[in-house]
Amino acid sequence: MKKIIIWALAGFMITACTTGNKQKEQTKDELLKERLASLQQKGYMMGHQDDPFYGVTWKGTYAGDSAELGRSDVLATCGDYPAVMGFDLGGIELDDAKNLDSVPFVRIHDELIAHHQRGGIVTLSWHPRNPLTGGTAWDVSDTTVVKNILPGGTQHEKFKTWMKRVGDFIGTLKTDDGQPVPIIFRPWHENNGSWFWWGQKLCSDQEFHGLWNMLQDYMKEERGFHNLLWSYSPNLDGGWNEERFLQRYPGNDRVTLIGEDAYQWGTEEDFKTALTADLTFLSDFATKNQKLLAMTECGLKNMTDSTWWTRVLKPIMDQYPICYFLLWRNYEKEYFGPSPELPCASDFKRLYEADNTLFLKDIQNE
Ligand code: BMA
Repeated sequence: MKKIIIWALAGFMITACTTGNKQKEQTKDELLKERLASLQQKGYMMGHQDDPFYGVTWKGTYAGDSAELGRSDVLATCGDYPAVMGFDLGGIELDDAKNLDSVPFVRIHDELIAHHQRGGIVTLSWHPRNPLTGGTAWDVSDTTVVKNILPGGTQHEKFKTWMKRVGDFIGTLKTDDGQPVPIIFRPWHENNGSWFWWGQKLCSDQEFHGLWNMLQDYMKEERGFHNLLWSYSPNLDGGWNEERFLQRYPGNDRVTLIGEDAYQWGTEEDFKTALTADLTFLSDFATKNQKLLAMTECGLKNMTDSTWWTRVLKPIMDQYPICYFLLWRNYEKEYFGPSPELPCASDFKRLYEADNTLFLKDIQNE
């Protein structure tokens, strides 16, 4: 009798486990999380915003000119693509054909999928216009925007349409065989500054949480997207402590990656001090809470110091478990990445040659 009970119990457990496994088939965001964690053991990836659209000395022609397809300043400088490419959705909320930086959404769609299919990793940010004033994301003239788009607010219905348009676009990001592309999604970034309508002085902690949750719940629950890995990316701060950080942190159940946007706008010393302080706090917080860590945007505008990458940025990044750093876009008037004809090109090659920096070829088959 005892034996029968033991066998029955074992059978039950095996069935329970297999059914459990079936139900728990890993989602695209979980697989991406594992991939990022495993790549982080090898080093950190190089990323670039808008990499294949235009460069410091060239403008993308989007009229089907195949010579422009896959063109990249990073590729031209070091012989490989960035491991991570970033794209922005600003403008999709109004059904615009081009984003806020004049890149057609059809092109974003194609290049994002192309980068995923060549083995790279992709990330999306969103600089939506101001839904209350009609201004840009940087219009901070009114401090009731967030309040007004939350449920019960005057702009709530309008904002629901905006979220739907973002969702519709994300829904088209699939490979040829119909698989959704895994994407690091990074909304409401730099929220500890007050230059976007969702910034620190523009809404209360509670309103910010409402904003984050509204978008996330819409994408996850209403649209059923499980290919978005959610990144919470405040700006370089220099003064984080747990109490302050937690005020706007969406919560461990809502965030997979903690990022920081960190540019050197002032002196090198100030930048180094603030970044070191922030990464010390954030890496500790991320480790304790089992989160990934990244520098989701960074750079020195127009590379006014041609050795900045290996002399200033790299020694700091080397000390922390970041999975990637993403240099902002190479727009002719404002660039943050390399280009072969710039003095910083040789420094970028040194960065490329370092053992712990990962470009596309380093991650393609991993
Ligand atoms: C900012 C600047 C702007 C751009 C925006 C969104 O940092 O580069 O020129 O429109 O990002 O890409």
